[in-house]
Amino acid sequence: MYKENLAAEIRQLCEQKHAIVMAHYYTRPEIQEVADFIGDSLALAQQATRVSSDIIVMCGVHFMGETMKILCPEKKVLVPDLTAGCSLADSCRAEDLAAFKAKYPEHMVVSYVNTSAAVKALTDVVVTSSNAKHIVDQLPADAKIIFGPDRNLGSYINSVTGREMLLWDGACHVHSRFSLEALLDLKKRYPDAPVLAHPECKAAILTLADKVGSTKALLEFTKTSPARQFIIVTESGILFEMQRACPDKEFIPVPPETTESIGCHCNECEYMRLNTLEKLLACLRDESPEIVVDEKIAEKALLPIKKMLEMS
Ligand code: CIZ
Ligand code: SF4
Repeated sequence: MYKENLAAEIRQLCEQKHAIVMAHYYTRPEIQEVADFIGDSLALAQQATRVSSDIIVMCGVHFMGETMKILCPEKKVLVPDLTAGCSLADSCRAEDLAAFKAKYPEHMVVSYVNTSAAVKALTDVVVTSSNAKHIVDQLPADAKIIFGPDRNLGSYINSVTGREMLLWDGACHVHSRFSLEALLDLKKRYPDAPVLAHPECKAAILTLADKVGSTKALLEFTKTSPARQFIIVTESGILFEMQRACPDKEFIPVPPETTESIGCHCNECEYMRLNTLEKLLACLRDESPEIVVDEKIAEKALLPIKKMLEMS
């Protein structure tokens, strides 16, 4: 009842304030349930440009709020918890990327969306896991490219495009800790279940996957596949939407290498879990915390984001 009451208050405040709630697939089920839109970062960013509300609350992590603010500077973009960061975005600081670029002046920079606004401002084109291959395929064949910050996604894109992009050495702590042993064990126990993996996982995991793709692509796969069971290798928040879309199918999450510190067998991103109903309600009521992006950085960061939307 407590959760239902919070959700009802959230919906009421949204109506009063002409606000909408966006949630990423990796957030808690109760957040996805109360949201107006659920999606991956590309779909949410595209949606943000289409809605007429004055306020957007982005339940996800900080870079997603920034992307939204850069695309919709006239809107107030709120986040339930400003400390919801991203280990992958943190693995590439703007000053380090600037120094790296200076060493390779002929290279263009392709950045994964999981980056700060300051890193995007140093980027030629942004990509997400939904469109990375499609966009890299459109770049000139002789282009010299720096790809960052995810080395796993970068090496996967190199393998499917035949490119030799120079890779930044960053990674997501959630996707790089999936247990290979547990995956091999689950494959034996569920021999007919296709393995669905996110490209932020290590190459050893990806070589065992039947489908590699963004959360959206994996979700679509489960809807159209005739299989009844699926082994899922991405943040476990996506299981909620998979189960909601296909209630009669079974989704088996692969655990991380060690489950001691997190106490469960799902692989959860603790940053995404910082989004709670209580904080969402407080954030709507107080209209804070708000995402602020330096105007000069926002102006520069908008160009590679727009380029991504054009090339998607
Ligand atoms: O782009 C996104 O939303 C992320 C971080 C994951 C995915 O593949 O959807
Ligand atoms: Fe960042 Fe990894 Fe969490 Fe996604 S799952 S928000 S990439 S830390």
